[in-house]
Amino acid sequence: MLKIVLLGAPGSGKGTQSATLVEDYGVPQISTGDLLRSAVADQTDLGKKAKAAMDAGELVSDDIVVGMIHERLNQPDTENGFILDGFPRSQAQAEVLDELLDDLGRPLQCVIHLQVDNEELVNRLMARGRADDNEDTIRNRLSVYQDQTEPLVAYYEQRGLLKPVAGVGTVDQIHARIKDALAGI
Ligand code: B4P
Repeated sequence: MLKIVLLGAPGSGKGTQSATLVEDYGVPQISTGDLLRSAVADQTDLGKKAKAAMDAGELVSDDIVVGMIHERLNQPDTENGFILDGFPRSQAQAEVLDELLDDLGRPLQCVIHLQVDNEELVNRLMARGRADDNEDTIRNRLSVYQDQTEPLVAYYEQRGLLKPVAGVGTVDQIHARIKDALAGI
């Protein structure tokens, strides 16, 4: 059983580390970024609504993202847990998540906060080169992160759920640090 959130700035390695944790713990990774990109690629109504916000580096509206998460967490493969990657990203999303998990009787065990400085984040994202990885969008995503998502560090710290992990080094080194942090929960 593993019920965790990976919290961190764009490019901090949430997606990269989730993929390795899925193998260790056998629980699904739930990435709102992946779910949104797949809706955009399939040109669904939801994808069409999300695309402009993603291209601009803004957050997609809470009602779209919350609806997706609600549906995903009600699927049976999450019964033994989940790794939430990129959700929640705002105070409103964090509060909805608390209620949702309360209703399901599956409260969070911990929140891993991947810490990476801005210069490294920009370098990584420029090198990745995804559609939303151009310089203007990256700058906006970092500022949106600071304004809307970073307050969740205090939110989860107050609840005694926060585990800070240095997100710089090789992927394997960071993976080992996360496993150490999870060993204590
Ligand atoms: P996401 O898909 O969540 O993307 P991300 O935050 O940019 O990336 P992540 O932290 O997962 O980095 P990764 O491992 O890939 O979001 C995209 C957009 O979707 C958002 O801007 C927003 O518009 C929307 N969205 C998503 N969730 C939302 C929500 N809840 N509410 C509203 N909107 C939402 O790593 C990045 C790069 O670094 C990769 O190239 C990787 O190879 C490299 N890397 C990883 N670890 C490394 C290491 N240790 N050393 C060097 N490079 C490393």
